[in-house]
Amino acid sequence: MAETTGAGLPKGFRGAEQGWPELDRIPHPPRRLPLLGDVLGVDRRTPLQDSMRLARELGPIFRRRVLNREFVFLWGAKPAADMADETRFAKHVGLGVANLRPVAGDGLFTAYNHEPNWQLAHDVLAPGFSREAMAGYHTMMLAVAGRLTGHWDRELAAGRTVDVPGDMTRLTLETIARTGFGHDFGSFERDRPHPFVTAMVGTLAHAQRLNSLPMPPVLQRRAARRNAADIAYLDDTVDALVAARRDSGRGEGDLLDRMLETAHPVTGERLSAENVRKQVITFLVAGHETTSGALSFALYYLAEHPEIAARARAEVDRVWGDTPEPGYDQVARLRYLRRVLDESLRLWPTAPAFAREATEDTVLAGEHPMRRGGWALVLTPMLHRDPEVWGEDAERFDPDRFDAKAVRARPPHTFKPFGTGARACVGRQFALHEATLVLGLLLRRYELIPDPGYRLKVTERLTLMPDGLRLGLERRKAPVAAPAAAPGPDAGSAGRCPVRGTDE
Ligand code: MNH
Repeated sequence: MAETTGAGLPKGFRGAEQGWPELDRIPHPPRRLPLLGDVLGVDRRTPLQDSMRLARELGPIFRRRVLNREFVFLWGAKPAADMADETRFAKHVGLGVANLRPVAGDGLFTAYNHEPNWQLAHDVLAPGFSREAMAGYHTMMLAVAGRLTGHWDRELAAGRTVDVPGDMTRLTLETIARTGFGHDFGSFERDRPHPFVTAMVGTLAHAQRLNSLPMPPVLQRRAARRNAADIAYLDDTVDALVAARRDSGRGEGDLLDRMLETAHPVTGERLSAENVRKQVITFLVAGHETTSGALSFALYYLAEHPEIAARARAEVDRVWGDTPEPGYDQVARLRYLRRVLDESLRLWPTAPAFAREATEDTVLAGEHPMRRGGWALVLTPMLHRDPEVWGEDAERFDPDRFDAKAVRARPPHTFKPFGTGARACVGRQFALHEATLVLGLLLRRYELIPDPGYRLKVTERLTLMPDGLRLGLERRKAPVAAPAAAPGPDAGSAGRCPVRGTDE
């Protein structure tokens, strides 16, 4: 495969030995095996949660070796904030991200910083996430949410619990497909996930496995064949979708129209057909998998904390009243619900790590010399639990950590669910708007009843998802009309847009 070196490493892979002259000062797990490295007690299915455990044992910066590769991980607020300095650091396309190159090529997410297609696609596509564009997606998001509540109403009527991650994935896939590409996967009309989702999950899980414990060659070959078939399926799906658009003419000014028609404002250049294919896959995957997880974790916490759900529900009633279809601006005004979402993303940021590399020889946080090209993985779930920033009770779910005063009191660059800098998430407002809207609609319509036997179990496929989460539902009696008096604790500050940065 052209994207990997002979040793199965991503192209351009630089080991920590080259990047960190004083690597010896960085702790590693105590029981390091010759040849294999730090593999004792690790599980191929849970590399992130294994790293979280090691982080707790080894501290704010540590390293791991798997076979011939050594990586530096960090999560302390100080080194992580230093790595946010865009004058000395940049996104590093390595490990999991580089393993996705066969799937997403030089699409926005997987492009190397130096590839001209990154800037081109960024400049052409970023306006697709402007406020005006977002307001245009709102009605489509509402329509897709209506399919979810229709499905949940039927499940409720049949006396069944609902499959939260499955249904959130249906919802977010339909939302990005509809708003981005005018496409309908019919997810809610299927009992099983759409084959596009199955293929996508396959490629994500494969990319994750390539980083962890080695597999016997027979299994490796089988996995590579499977992965090639998954990629071919994704390509075919996308090619059909693009061909249909070329035949039918313009859509409604969606992302696909931009990809096909918009020339760069300065250079006049356009995206090539091959690059469009990679962008469509990128947006279909990046645009739904992480949002689905974020919604699922938020629903988990809302069901576990009825007092928090009640407070959020009261806000929805107050801000939305009994309007059947809340408007675009009414979503941004759900300030407490946004905090619930932020707090869920704090504990389980669903894209749980990002990599940064030094763009010059430098010293990290005044302590660790790095050579240009040296890099580290920032472990976001641990950064979001650093007791020096979040307190000794960092494991506790508490949305009030995101009230405006608390946010202002925290140092910058301590909350990074969407990454950082020029290569941070372009779909952030999209995800936050969609998730807040849907949580508001669900809280307004249902009481969420947890299964008392459920213990949170997190599955990993580069992204995170609560495994096997099912919730019981009850229809709320009557929608509460907006009370005229007695504004709740958040009413005074309503109106200021909360869908803005909370940390930068
Ligand atoms: Mn998203 C980049 C997290 C929703 C499209 N996204 C990133 C990064 C993180 C991230 C972290 C940076 C990765 C890195 O530094 O290597 N994204 C999320 C989360 C959610 C999310 C937690 C939902 C919650 N992302 C979305 C949505 C879309 C999207 C929705 C599209 C509609 N994300 C992207 C793209 C990039 C990205 C595209 C790459 C941007 C770039 O490098 O220019």
